[in-house]
Amino acid sequence: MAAAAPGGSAAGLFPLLLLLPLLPGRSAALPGMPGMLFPRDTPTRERKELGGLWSFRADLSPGRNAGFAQRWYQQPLRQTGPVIDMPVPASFNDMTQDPSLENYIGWVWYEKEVLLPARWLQDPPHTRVVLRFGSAHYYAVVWVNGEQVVEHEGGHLPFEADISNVIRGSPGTLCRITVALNNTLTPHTLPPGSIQYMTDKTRYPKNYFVQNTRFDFFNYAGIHRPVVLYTTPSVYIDDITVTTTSSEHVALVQYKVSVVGSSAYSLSLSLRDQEGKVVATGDGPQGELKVLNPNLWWPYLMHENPGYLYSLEVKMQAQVAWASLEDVYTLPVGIRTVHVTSTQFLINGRPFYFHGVNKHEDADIRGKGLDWALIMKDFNLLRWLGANSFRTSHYPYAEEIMDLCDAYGIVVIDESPGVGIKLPESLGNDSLSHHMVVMQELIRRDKNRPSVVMWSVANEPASELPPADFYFRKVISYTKALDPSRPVTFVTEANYALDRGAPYVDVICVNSYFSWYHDPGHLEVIPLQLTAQFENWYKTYQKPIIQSEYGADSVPGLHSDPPLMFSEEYQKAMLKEYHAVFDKKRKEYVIGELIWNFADFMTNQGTTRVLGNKKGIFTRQRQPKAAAFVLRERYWKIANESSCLPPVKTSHSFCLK
Ligand code: GCB
Repeated sequence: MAAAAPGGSAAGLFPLLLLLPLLPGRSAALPGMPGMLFPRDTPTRERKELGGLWSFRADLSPGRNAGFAQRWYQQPLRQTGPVIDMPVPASFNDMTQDPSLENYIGWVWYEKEVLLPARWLQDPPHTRVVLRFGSAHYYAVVWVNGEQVVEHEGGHLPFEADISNVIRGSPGTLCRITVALNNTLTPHTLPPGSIQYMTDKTRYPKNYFVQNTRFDFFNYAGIHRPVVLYTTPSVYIDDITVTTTSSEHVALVQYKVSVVGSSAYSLSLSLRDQEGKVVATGDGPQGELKVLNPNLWWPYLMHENPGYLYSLEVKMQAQVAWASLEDVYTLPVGIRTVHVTSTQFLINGRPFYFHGVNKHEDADIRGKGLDWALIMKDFNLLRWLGANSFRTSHYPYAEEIMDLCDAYGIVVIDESPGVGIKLPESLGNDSLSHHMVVMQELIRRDKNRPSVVMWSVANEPASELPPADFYFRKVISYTKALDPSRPVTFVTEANYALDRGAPYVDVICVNSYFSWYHDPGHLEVIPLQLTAQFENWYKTYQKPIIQSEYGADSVPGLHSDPPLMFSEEYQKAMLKEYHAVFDKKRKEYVIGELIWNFADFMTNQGTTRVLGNKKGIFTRQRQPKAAAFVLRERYWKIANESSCLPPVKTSHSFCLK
């Protein structure tokens, strides 16, 4: 236990003992952020996956600063002390039998030695080599061959560094990548947290401290998503932004392309359908492609061919002193529109009802590390359930997951890591400016995704506190300015009459746990309390409402009739009480219901958590509890009622795309 904190810049001094309030390198420079296109193999680009075993060491020195003091990044990590093997991507916490690693706070060090293809180093043609992390939690400093190449704050979004000059300046083709990673949270990080020192010497050992958080999931840390090296030519397509509109027989795909490395280039674009036929072409950095009789992107269960994606191939040609260069990037594009009225959420002009789930990136052993088998199982379960949507509670999910939402037609409310914002000090300017950077990074990453229909800037902040007014006005208007094409919300648990952020959202997203945290055991209060909740919010704001969380813990295999709390029967009964009210109000202005939670997940230890939160309708190992069958029957029924398709069978859902 005990830790060190990020403080001072990586090249500078680190405090011997813990936290400085501010993290290093926090950038307020928003406009002009470079692009963050997902690295893909194209005729002009190559990628090399760096997943597998990395060398690892937790800095156990009293101040957690030995790694910086002794410059562990200047030589192979094994030469400065013992190392263990650590898988990437994965959280490090559950990987060993050592409880001090499970609860470790402070700097950990990762290292990977990679042999580069010799052709990447040839000069000319000047291949640009980029090192990219899908995410690393929470604060990362990265060196290549001992030279610092990037720092990044925030655990759920990608960051990268052009390392061409560093590797060309180093002898040979060996490239040593060193990462220092710190999971310390402060009142101004997203999510916020704080270190509490226990100074009563009669009760705690010397220098004892704990990290407090106000969110309900385990603060897993590590390199959570894939690390890749990829190449581009030295003049390259840096970013592409696409928005779409459509009328009955014509769609317009508006595009903007930015190129870096030269101002003398030409661009040509072609949009292909799924048969490979070119349906529209364009040129130049900005323009509009006209698609006749478009195949629209439809949500799962709303169309027999959901998730239709075109491919936008962008080709850049540039003339440089020694050669002509070409870069090609292909972006999946879905054509769809989103509109919000005072009572409805419209996708392609048709009312959309969110019948879905809230999830977590969470599993045994790997924690929050990306795992293809788990991802596939989850999408198969979602489709088995008849779920058409989820919220990325409570942070952005992996790009690999988002790709599948686009391809399968699963609609996403894309949430920032703004969870646990409970103290006034987390609603000040430091937090706000970081929150804006995070929104920009999130939108930069996900702006082209048809599955993303709404941004959520936060979950259950203290939105009744006075500073919440300014804070949410700013962060929401900033988000809308970055992306005028999507509605914006945050998820509230505040009283409708006291909430200071709700005036700024497009859709009211409200969480409630009647008969669980309030009036525990009293299922009979649900109809009255839930009806009042909806009516009060609607009367106050005349905006459509999503029940963004509701649920009850159940310990799988625990039975009780009449239903008692924590039994599978109670979880089922509670769902049914909620559903009866949803069914009345969805005829009016309730536009969705998202169960809390898709699966059981790990939390901090506490007297209300039994090896984690048990509100899953699936266990952590993805086996259904009784509640899953209740929800499955309901979701398929709603889908069949609202679809213009012939009724879909609830069995063999894997046959559906
Ligand atoms: C909530 C939170 C969620 C928790 C859930 C619970 O309101 O948004 O993060 O896990 O309640 O189970 O307490």
